[in-house]
Amino acid sequence: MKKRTFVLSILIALFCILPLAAGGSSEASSASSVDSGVRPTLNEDGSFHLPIADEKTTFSIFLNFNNMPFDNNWAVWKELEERTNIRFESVISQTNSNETEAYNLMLSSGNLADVIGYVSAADLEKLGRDGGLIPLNDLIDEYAPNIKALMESDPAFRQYATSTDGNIYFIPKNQVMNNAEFWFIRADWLDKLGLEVPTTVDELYDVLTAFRNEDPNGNGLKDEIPLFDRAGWKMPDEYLYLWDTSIEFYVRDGKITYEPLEENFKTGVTNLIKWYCEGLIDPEIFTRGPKSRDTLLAADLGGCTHDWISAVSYNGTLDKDIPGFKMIGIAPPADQNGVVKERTMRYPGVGWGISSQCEDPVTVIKFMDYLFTEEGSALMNWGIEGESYYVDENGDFQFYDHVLNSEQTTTGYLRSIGAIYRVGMNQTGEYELASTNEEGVAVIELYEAHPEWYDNSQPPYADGKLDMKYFSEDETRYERIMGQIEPYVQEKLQSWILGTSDFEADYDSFINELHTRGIDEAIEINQRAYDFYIGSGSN
Ligand SMILES: [Ca+2]
Repeated sequence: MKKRTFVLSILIALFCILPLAAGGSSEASSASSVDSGVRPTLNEDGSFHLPIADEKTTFSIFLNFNNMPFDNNWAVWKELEERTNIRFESVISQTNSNETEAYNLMLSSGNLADVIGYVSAADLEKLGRDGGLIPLNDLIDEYAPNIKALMESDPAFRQYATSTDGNIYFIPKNQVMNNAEFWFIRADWLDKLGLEVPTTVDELYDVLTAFRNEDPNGNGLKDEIPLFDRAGWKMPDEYLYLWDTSIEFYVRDGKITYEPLEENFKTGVTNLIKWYCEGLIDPEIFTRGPKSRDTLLAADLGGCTHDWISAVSYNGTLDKDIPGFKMIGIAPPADQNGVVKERTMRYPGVGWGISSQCEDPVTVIKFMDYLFTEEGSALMNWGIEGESYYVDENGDFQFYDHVLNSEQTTTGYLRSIGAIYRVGMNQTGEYELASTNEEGVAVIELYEAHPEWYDNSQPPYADGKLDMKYFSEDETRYERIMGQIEPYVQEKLQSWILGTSDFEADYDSFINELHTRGIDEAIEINQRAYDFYIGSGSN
């Protein structure tokens, strides 16, 4: 351990000195900092050199994604071993599903796996700063041409990979598609009431009011629940987006704002209160829970929601009991200023890094690079040709029926053979298009055809919550401040919507309280983190 730490500090020293010495122009000089005499990743004709190792080479690995510890018996990883001569051996037993416990156990033992992936980017970067993961910047430069090209062409990928000390400690899982959630509405209800698809927030109000008052389910009762959400705990934000506001931080013209302090928040909350009072929003929105969508659609009560693509999957099943049942995706309704925006987006996610105890990081980074080639990417997204997918007469990939109709869903099937795992790769999202229905394809294509609906200058959000990397001196302070602010804002908002306190009367003291609790400092901290984030996207 001591020896490695020593070697590492020499490497770090080299990394620090070289860019200055090289004057930013000579690439050749930085090559010597990693290793010499190693053959390049690509053949002279530009193809990937396979196998990566001449003899079977094994590396230990720590990975556990969605309670699935890494398993080298998965078909995709057997195929990778066949092609590359590289094999990974899990240090987590197949029966262990507690990722956090296994991770902490590994750290405290002092025996790090050669390759490490984990659920939290912050924890991986901390491990990197503590010397447990090596900086990959120079290895990428020298031995990972596919990852390097993606870092250069995709600022979000580079930003997510870069720690606040400037080092890259892990290769992220990249997301090729923008879309995350969509707006969905009952097309059969619109037809029955002779209504058009709403295109603005005011038109949405009119449609929801008609759903409420005109008995689209035809049972003679005023029982419809026009707007619902199965993730009620994040409902305020999802619906506040309709008025271009939220209870989060948001970037406008490069400046971090905290939206409850802004004018749109007043407009949004005032309208939400009105919608709730008029019965347009599920009266049990905060408590109904994750089964809301199943329950309300199956009972023919729910009209409109904001959710993932699976919201269209009821079309093929519920129409047997509810004649004509059809959910369709629609464009996000334009806000009060006429602007169409979709705030939910996909961001790169955590991937995997190389530990300081790995004896051959060059071979590992080459393997990591291979997953970003066309062939590697096909394997990671589609599985095995001839087993899970085939190439049709137009040259398009198609899943076999046993994959599309798999009881564990298409995604579940792919994961069971080791595809779409938590590793550095390009998640293309094509499997979602290939496995959804006609209405699903239509809405994915609609949203992907409008990149202008997505604001790519926003930092990453996970489930609507800001997911930025902080300088270590800021991190604790930030958590302390927001620990005082977040529950307060959520509680106030809920009380205004439910009518247990009065928004107008509370407003001034609410704003004062935010300042007292330190919101201005939290904004400054976020601004520093955001400025670093934006800066790390440029080369
Ligand atoms: Ca009814």
